[in-house]
Amino acid sequence: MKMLEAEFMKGFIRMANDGWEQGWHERNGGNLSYRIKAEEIDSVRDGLRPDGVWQPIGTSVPGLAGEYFLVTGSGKYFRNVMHDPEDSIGIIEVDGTGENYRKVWGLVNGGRPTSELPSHLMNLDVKKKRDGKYRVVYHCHATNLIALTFVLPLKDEVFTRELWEMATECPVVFPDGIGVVEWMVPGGRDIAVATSRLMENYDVAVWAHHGMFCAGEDFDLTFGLAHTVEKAAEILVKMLSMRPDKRQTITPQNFRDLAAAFQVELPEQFLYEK
Ligand code: 2HA
Ligand code: ZN
Repeated sequence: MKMLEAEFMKGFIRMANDGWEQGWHERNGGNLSYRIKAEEIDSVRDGLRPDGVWQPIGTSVPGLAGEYFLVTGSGKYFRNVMHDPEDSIGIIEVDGTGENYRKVWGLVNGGRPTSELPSHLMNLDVKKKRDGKYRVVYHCHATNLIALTFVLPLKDEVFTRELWEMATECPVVFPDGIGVVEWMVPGGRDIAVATSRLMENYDVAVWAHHGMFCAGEDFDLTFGLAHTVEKAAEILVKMLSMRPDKRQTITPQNFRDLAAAFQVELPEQFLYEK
C-alpha cells in the first residue's frame, strides 16, 4: 500500500490538522506520536528506507524495543502537515535495546523527530505496560488550559475537580482525573520522567505555563480528550471572568450519582468538600 493511503497515516494527518484548526499549534508548537500496529507497518513496508543512522533517544524505553512510531518533526509546523506530510512527519524505528531510534520514512529534508520524543516514548511505554490498546500521545498548546495554570493551584486535585465541574460529561470522559507538572524545561528527560509518572494514573497531564499532554487508544479518543479538557478550561476561564465564585455548581454528591448512572469510578480524592 502507498504510505499516504494507509488509514493510520490519514488519521494522523487529519488529527494534526484538526489541532491546527483549533488554534493549539502556533508556529512549531505541539507534537504528536502514534505507536504503529505490526500489521500496519507490514502493509507499508515497501515504502520504508531503513538506512537511517541510529541516534540516541535521550532516555530508555525497553518496553518499546523494535516498534515503529509515526511522529511529527522537530521545528515543523502542524499547519503544514496536511500539505507536505513527507517533510513534516516521519516514521522511526526503536532498536532492540530501547535506547536508540532511526528514521525509516519521511522528514525528508533532514528533519528530526519532535524535540519532545523522550516524553512521547516514555508516555507510550508507560501506557503500553498498563494497557496495550494505548497508541497515541498528543501535546498541544491549548490556550485556556494554559491560562488556568496562572491562577489555579498547580495540584492534580484542583485541576481535576474544577474542570469536572465545568461540564457534566467531563468526569465520564476523564474519570481518572488529570495531573499537573509544575513549570519545567521542555524537551528533555526530566520532564519526560515527570510526565510519564503522571501517565501511570491519568490520561492527561498539564504542563504549567506550556500546554497539555494526553494519551489514548486512537486518534478520535485522544483528540476528543484534548478537546473536552480544553472546552472545560474555556468555560472555567469565562466563568472566572464573570465572577470569582460560582453561584451554583455540580456537587460532590451529584458526581457520585453521575458515577453510578454512567458506571464510572470517580476517585474520592477529587470529591472533597470545599
Ligand atoms: O515546539 O511544543 O514543547 C514544540 C513544543 C515543545
Ligand atoms: Zn510545547
